[in-house]
Amino acid sequence: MMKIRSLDAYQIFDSRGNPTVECAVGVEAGLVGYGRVPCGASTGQFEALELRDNDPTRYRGKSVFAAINHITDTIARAVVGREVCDQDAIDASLIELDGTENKSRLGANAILAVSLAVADAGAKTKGCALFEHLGSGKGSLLPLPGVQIVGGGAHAHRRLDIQDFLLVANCARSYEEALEVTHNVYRTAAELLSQRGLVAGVADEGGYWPQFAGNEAALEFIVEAIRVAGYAPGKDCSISLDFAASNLFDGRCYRLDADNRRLSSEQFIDFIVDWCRRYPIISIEDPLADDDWVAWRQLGNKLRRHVQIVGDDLFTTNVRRIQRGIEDGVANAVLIKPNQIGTVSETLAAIEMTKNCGWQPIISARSGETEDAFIAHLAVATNAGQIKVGSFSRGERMSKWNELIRIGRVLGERGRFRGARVFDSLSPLYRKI
Ligand code: 2PG
Ligand code: MG
Repeated sequence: MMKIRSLDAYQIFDSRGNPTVECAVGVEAGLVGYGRVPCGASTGQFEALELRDNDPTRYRGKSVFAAINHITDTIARAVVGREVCDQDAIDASLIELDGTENKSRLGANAILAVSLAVADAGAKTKGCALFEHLGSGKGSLLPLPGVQIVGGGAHAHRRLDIQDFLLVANCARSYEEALEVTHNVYRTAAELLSQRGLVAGVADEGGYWPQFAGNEAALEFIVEAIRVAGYAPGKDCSISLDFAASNLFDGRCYRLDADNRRLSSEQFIDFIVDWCRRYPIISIEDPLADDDWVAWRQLGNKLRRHVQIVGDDLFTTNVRRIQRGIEDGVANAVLIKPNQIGTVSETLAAIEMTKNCGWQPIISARSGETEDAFIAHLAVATNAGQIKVGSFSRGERMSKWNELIRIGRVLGERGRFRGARVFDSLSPLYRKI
């Protein structure tokens, strides 16, 4: 049993260079646990609130000094002296201390920084790896990565409307092999783009940001990159898309500006089903806006037996919203982002609810990340089976991929990899016409 001695908090910077919160929890025996909070760009309207100072004279309004003061003042008073391994009880007090539905009083960024730091400190006091601590020793599954090849949407000044074009290495028999396949396709894609003079930099998560004629051209390009790299599309490698469709919806229509099209919900559903038939798409995330529940139900009825349908902005890692999604049968997978909900315990509860109904949890990074690798541990601790971290470049992304390699070494013989078997219950529409 070890008690929390001190709580420190200060500003650090995320991968976009924006301020964010880091918390350091000191325990007896000189051990320190750290929590670092990431930040989204395509944030869902139902996410817990990220407290920013909005003072135009400091970091153009983006500083987080108020959140930091909440940690060193109100939260420190409630947490110092507590048993560091009492994660659930500490998280419950943080929620109570805040007292609002969306953590808007203290800020979800303040609360999560503390919650993550407590988890890290708990692992250190036990002398075990973070994934062992979080999963009480039951975690042993290395996740299948979804890796961004092309970025668009809010992460790339909307040159393409669709936000993430990701690769899934179906053929991989181990986590390392999944990375090798990803590396081959990602680097092949770079070569093809530079041969054609199409490279225009990388998007926020490290995926290429090319000059394509429209959204479908990006899809065709990834299929080509898979082939040129020596893999069979739909068999060895599949595509996963994050439409981040709340950003496409204007309240009436879905706008695909790169294609010069405006589609009603029904038309957009047909458009997506058509893509799933013609391209090796295994997973679609936020294909519809986060309040377009009727359309979600229609899409669920058409596609949930054929592709993975992932709710991100729709669910915001919130058990109440996930529960509604389960009752309505709108999806079959949930994107899990700790900072959408604000504590480690609530994140674990969201994963548990997802798994209990036979849906797939996908642990996810944010577009604004730090070097922190908590989510790598979370994925293994909970045997989640899938993870999405952005692309295969940039330190804040590679820190997660590399941490999973280290976790694999710690697990040794105990480590497992299900890979694309997480999709076993689906019968893809691709080539079935
Ligand atoms: C998403 C994430 C990661 P953001 O929508 O899934 O790609 O983006 O962090 O900007 O919400
Ligand atoms: Mg998303």
